[in-house]
Amino acid sequence: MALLMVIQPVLFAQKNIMQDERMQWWRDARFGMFIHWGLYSIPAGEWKGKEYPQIGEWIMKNARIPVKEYEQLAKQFNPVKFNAHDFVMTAKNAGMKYITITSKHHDGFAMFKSEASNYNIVDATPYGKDLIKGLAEECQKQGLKLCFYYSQSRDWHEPNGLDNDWDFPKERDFQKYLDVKVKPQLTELLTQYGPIGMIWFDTPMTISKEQAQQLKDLVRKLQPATIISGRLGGGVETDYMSTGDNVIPSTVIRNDWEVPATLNNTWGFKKNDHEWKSPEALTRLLFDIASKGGNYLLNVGPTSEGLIPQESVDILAKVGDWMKINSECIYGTQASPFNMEFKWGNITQKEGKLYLGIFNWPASDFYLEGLKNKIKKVYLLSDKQQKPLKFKETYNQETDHHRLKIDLPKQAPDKVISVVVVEIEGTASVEDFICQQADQSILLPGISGVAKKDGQPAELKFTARGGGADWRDSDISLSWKFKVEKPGTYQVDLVTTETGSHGTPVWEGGQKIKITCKGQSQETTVADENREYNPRSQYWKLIHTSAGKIKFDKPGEYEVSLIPIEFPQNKTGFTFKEINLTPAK
Ligand code: JFZ
Repeated sequence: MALLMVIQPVLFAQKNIMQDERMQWWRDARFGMFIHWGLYSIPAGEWKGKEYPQIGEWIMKNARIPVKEYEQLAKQFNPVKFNAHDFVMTAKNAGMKYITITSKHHDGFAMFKSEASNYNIVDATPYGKDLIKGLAEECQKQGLKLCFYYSQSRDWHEPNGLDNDWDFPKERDFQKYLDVKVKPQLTELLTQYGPIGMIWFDTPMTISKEQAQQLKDLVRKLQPATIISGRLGGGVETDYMSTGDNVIPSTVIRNDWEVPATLNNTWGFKKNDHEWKSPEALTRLLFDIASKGGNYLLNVGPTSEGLIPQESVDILAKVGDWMKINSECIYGTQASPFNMEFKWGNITQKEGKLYLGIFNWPASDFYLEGLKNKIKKVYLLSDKQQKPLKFKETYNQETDHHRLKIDLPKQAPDKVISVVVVEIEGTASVEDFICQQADQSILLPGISGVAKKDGQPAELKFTARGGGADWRDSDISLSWKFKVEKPGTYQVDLVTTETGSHGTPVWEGGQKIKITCKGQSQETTVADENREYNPRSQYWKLIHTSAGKIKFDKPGEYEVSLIPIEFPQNKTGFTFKEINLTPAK
């Protein structure tokens, strides 16, 4: 026991050092390219003249295409226009530091030379070359990390793989599939292409803990430095957490996590999907995700000819233009010292420096609320001369509140995100209470509220798609303590979110709730007064309901509570996101 007491900390420390070493390049990178490419780029969203609205790489399942038919696509797959240099250059030019390509997706086709299955690009296609080899060499040359997406459970080509219920009977010998295809192919991927940065597993379905551990052990044995992404499954610990597709958390998460995201509404190429996100929106999402401590894995879906769609190249190049000036506020940064988002933007940090990413340039003075550190210097990141900007620090003893006023130039230096560098003394330290902003607004995020049931702490998950609560128990209430500087009457804006699947978002109103504060109480029925696009979760809009007014008669601390009265339907639940308090007009 005594010996264990001594050894354990050492082992733990060793494990941590190993983990930090393994993760360092990935943590510093913050931005990577996802590539979904395979036979599905030939039908490109259509099968036998019928267009399928879902994500393109699922055409075999959505059109329930028999293996015998789908396999024929391999005979047509000949991406002669593929040029590894251009692929890697497109990523590098955007500021991306790693590339994760689908070595095998759910359709079971291997985009690399495999002895384990002749259903691969070298043995089954007229192209006949191992294009992953070319990509590996080019990544080495241009200094990007190469990573592999591998669908470990879902394999619609294999009788013992999962999820093809249109060709194969229910009974599966899944372990046999793991032993004869998955493990041999992971071995090929981790022995044929040099150092591999990461294996991106996906949709684990019913893989067991033992089976998932077998795959983790195999990767650790073959390349100990290779990172294992979040969707291995079986409850086995991996090296970081993957969020749902295109889902950006609404607060800081102080662990390793990554958002896989699309440039339009599909991963695999679809010839009729032109709903491209704007470079501005993508650049803001990159900064927003970094400010919350996450990595951004942004996807391209090459065509069957072997080209990345020009729209994707152009959009990524514009993101790259911003990165060429501002990448210091992305690479090697940590999450904001504040847990919550700001209306004006967000913050990333390095030791002694805060990077304020301002999306909405203020018409007049700019204020940063709640930063306790002494300020050394303030300047624009885009200004190579680092000309000091005037600033004024104030401390309100009565409310114990720190405020930093920065005199910003009238014109925003950048129309996408203008970054202001604030050099501070010491490590960033911020007030841990909600305080009124200079524009007198007060934001009460659901995720920062205190949930109670019968006076006892209760748990409220904010896991609904769109970032709202999964609030079904009307006996749970939510409260916030915060400081008011400017007494007066304030309008209560209650925000809920759509939820449900990407394609068919749903929203349920009609909840009867009351807002209370110091003897004041306002009853409201949640209604859809107006909907707002939420760049942080593209599929699910925000719904606003005006929930009455609250009067704060003097400066000081207040507590507001949101108390359900009745939840009528309860199919999707009360998808509460936040309350905005703004001076009543
Ligand atoms: C999966 C794949 O099915 C899809 O084809 C693509 O590769 C994507 C990156 O990952 O789709 C998912 C997986 C998990 C979630 C959503 C879509 N999820 O957890 O929300």
